[in-house]
Amino acid sequence: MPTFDDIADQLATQAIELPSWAFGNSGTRFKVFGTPGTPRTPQEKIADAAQVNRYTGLAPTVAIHIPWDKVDDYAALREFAAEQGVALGTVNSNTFQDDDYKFGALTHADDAIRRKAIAHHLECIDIMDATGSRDLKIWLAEGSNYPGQADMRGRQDRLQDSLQEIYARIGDKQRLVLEYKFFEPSFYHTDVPDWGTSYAQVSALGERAMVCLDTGHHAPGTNIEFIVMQLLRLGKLGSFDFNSRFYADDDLIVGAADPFQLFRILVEVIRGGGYGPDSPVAFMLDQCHNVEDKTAGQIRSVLNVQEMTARALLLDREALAQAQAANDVLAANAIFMDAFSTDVRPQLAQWRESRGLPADPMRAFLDSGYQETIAAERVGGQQAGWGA
Ligand code: LRH
Ligand code: MN
Ligand code: MN
Repeated sequence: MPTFDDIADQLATQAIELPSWAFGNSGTRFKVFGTPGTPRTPQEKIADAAQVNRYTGLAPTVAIHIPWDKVDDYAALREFAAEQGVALGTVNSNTFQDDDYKFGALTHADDAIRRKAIAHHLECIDIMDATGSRDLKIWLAEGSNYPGQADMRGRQDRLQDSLQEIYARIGDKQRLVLEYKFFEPSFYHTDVPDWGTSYAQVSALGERAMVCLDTGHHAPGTNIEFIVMQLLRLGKLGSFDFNSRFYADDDLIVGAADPFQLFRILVEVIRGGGYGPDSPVAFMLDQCHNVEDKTAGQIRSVLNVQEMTARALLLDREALAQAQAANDVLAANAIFMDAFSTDVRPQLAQWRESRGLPADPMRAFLDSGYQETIAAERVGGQQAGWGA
């Protein structure tokens, strides 16, 4: 098995993008609980995200969601982020909170509504030009609730047509990533329900169109690491939205529900060339913190990703390949489980200190008093939340 020293340099290249909306209030359809200190503006969300990077060294970029993070001057927002020590990352479009999109956006049968949805994406690309963002991420809340309600085939054709128009405006150094989700908000059919549909749609666009895999967007029991392997094999895995789930799209802290699944996914990411500075795969979080403190919650998530990445890097791939070639089932499984069962926490703490970071980033953040300060300072005003 490789030693921790063998993997130290690889760990140093890890970068995880935080979602601005993780810092705003969110909840379920039953109740959104307010949390003291919740940001009131995009700038305050970015300032909180910068704290995560400050204590972990793992989160140099922040994804924004339009119109949730709408500002007058995106170049100024970019500068503000840089002053905080982070950069703006992926721009997420939003066609799921407008009455016009009740029956679809990029798939809508009414051309005027479809054009409005396309125009929103072109505006997002203008924003990317100003923020210096590489990726436009598209998730579509489109589908139908009842058999017979919609012409699924026509919608698929219109989706391709809309994406062609958006892709034509994507710059040479920019990318379009299309996220899939098997259900919700529609309950019968969804227009981009699975990786295969996303793959079919983006493959018809071109090289700079890829698939985004949100770990919470599959039917229970789905072998997600198989999808990771396949998309990497096809050269079309563009990004992850990491979060964890017990039931549906729970958006819980990464690695909280099933740490072993996170390990298995990361093993395939590394195996397929999806890890490292030259890899095309963006590691993003997509989370909501309904009951826990948000900045601390994000720190827990990035540390969980780091810990599981270290364990996946420790996998003895040579020994595993030999055991697999010999069809030694038990030995292969034991080698796999040895890496998963390795407690890397003490070595990670030392490694952080050697790089000028706190050995225990969570404790350092909690001791810093930041949470208490924002709770005291940010009273009054409208708290930014999921949709504000
Ligand atoms: C949809 C989704 C998508 C959205 C985000 C807020 O469930 O995963 O990525 O942009 O949640
Ligand atoms: Mn997502
Ligand atoms: Mn989701």
